Amino acid sequence: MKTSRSSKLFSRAQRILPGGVDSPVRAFKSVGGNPLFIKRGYGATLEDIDGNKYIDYVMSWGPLIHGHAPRGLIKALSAAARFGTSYGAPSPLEVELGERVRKMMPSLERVRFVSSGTEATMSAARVARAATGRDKIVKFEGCYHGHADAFLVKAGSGALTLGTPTSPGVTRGAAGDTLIAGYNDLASVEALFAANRNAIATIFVEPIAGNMGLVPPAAGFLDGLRRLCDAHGALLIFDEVISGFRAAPGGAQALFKVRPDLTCLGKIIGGGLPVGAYGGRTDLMELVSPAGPVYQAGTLSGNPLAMTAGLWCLEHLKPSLYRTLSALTTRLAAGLAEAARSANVPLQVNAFGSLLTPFFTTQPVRDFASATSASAEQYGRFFRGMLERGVYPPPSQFEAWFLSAAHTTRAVDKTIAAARGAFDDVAKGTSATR
Ligand code: KE4
Repeated sequence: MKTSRSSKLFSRAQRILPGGVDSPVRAFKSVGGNPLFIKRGYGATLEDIDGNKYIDYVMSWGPLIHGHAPRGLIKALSAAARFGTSYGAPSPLEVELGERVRKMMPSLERVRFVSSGTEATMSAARVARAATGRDKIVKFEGCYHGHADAFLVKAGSGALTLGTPTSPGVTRGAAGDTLIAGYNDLASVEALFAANRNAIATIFVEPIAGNMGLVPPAAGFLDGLRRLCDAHGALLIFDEVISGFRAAPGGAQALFKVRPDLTCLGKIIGGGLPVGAYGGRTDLMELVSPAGPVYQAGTLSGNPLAMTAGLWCLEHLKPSLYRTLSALTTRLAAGLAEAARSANVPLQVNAFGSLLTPFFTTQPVRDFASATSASAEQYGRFFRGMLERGVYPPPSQFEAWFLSAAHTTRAVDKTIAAARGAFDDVAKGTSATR
């Protein structure tokens, strides 16, 4: 596979962008080799600047549930751009998108748009602290809520991938109020409440964890968090940046019937344009400036192009899409498991809705410890073997694979066929040289 143009551009990129990328996980550091520079995306396909084509399972890390560049979305954006790209003033679009979000996720009685998931989670944490008058927040080891200081403590995603779960530059003051519990371990949460009486403002949780690889919630886990928050006067915040509109039209909160006090959204809500949002109970959100004293602002918040993309994206989430995506994901998960068995490679495949992660480990993956028992080195070999065979999985063992409406049975079966070869590479302890 020729990748000389990408390699050349990567050398040049490293002379202007730290690590040659604008987000760490893209640099292929944990899987080996140099990142591919992308020329275009269409449907479920990525094409790199050397002309190689891949079936894409990153899908921009989640926003592209309708696939790359759906015709209708491009049409809507082209029309919207003629009216301007940003006003710095309110527009009907943000009201319409806010009302649509509330219709799909009724717990968001009020919503504020921002430009990233990080902005959404950092703002929601501020609201929770202001509302409760308490300082401490609980997060779960291996969960990732963006890169605000308070969350870069035992964080997942790129921080875990690159071995910096707790980042330098985060001061004791910033991280000192962040308490860490175990995902799917209610006892660890109870212990934190017992040790920090009346001091915990909120529990932050990915209701379906996607940033240590995919780890679904154990039965009763989310209900248990709701119960503990109610018993101790803390707020429950669902970080649905990944699961929002993906797990179901109403997100994980609709699926598991647990109502959070605040919800953070991103990815799908912007359809591939920069949008984040946080929202929830009216009494909490009315604390947000200018309605209340909790300050939060953003130059491009509610941007008309981003709102247009979000509206198009949510309007096209038909119930039948979720059944199709779930069936395709189940097919892929079963195919990967079978291919690994045939190659005698230990593999655990976690799948949920249109998300999955193949973990290179012998033990079932139910939490951070079991997730990190997986071999990043074997995943790297598998990853390189898949690239060689025209499939682009996430460049990290500790991320989720994303399927979309553009993925077909044919694409999934091609992926499984490629995996047979890639698992052989792993079994031989080698991978096709790039
Ligand atoms: P952004 O600031 O990257 O828009 O969102 C942060 C965030 C918050 N909450 C959850 C549950 C998230 O998964 C994310 C971001 N997800 C990662 C991928 N796992 C983004 C990819 C990247 O960092 O390049």
